[in-house]
Amino acid sequence: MSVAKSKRLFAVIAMLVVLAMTVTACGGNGDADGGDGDTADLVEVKIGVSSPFTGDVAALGTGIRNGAQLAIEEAAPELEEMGIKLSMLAVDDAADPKTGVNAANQMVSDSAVVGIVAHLNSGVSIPTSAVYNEAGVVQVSPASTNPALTLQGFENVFRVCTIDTVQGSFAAEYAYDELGFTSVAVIDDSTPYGEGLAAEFAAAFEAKGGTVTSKDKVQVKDQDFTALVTKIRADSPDLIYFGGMYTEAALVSKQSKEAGFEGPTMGGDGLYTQQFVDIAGAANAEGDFSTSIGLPLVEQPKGQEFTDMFEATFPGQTIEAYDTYAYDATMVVVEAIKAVAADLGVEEVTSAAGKQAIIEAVAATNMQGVTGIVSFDENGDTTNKAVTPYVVRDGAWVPYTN
Ligand code: ABU
Repeated sequence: MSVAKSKRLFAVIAMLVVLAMTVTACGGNGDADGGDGDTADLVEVKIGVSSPFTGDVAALGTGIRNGAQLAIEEAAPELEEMGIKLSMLAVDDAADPKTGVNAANQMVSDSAVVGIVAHLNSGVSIPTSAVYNEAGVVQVSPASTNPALTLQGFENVFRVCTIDTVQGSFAAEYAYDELGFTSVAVIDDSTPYGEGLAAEFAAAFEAKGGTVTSKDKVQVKDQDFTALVTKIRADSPDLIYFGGMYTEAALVSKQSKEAGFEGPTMGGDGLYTQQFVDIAGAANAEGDFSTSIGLPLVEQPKGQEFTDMFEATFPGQTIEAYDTYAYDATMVVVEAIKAVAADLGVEEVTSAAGKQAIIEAVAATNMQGVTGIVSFDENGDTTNKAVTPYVVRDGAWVPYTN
């Protein structure tokens, strides 16, 4: 081959190589935009999830994380098709207001976080809501039931669980009218949730004509209630009503029976977990009552679908009281992200304008959730006001029927 011919051949090969590289590069960009697995060009979007993953109420808190995780895993492929890489930023609040505020600041300092599903405890949700409000990020609580949370004038604060004025008055009327109790000793755990629920219960019970024989305060993490339940026993009320969470309530149940008190312990949604029975001991807890938000899981419109999904993802774990509410709360945020991405473009979802648009989209929610229709009133409270009474039978909570 002459020198001239080999130079021409080299030039042709070089052109073909450049052409091939150009085609490959174009193909690569197209695939990423089409969302077929190359995530390099996707917009990173996160949903912050915070509740107690450690400590005395971790059973309920980890359930919230589980529910949120299921929603995010289900929604992620569709969002990827839209050009969004969706993930969860989960931070433990330890059921503690200060830890919760730190968790809130950590989440909102990540500009990819466009919505928050949090917290379990009203005493954490209330102070952290100011952080989310300042950052212009939507908060949807799956479980915080104290009315004050949504009465602060914050347009970014919502919840999918009904409030304690609804639950407390329902419980008092149920205890008096259906269960036939006419006297009650009321205890609360000095938290916004426990105090508010117990006060609502006591007022509604007295309004029915019932007698409140005593009102006492305890503290979260107290363990010895012997003196208190001995004093209560001397008053012979029909019932002890405990405003607070399951660990302290279970110890009250246990120690009251050990002190010879024959009436049951009753409380709100903070008691509705198998942990209550396990800590009290099945024999002590037998016949105790609680109320919880919403319908029993088997009666929730998509309860079976959720159960199948949960068991496939978390084999051996128990579905707790707020798991379906956390799932729905997360889906509320997901739907808002989708709406804003469609309206403003995916690049705008994490901007301040995008986060504001997400707040507005959440306010306009009207969605069929696992728990029922999800929509919000002018305060950001759910319009679903269902509450269910439960009793411990044979060592497990079951819906109460006469
Ligand atoms: N609603 C029970 C969870 C505890 C709380 O609201 O503080």
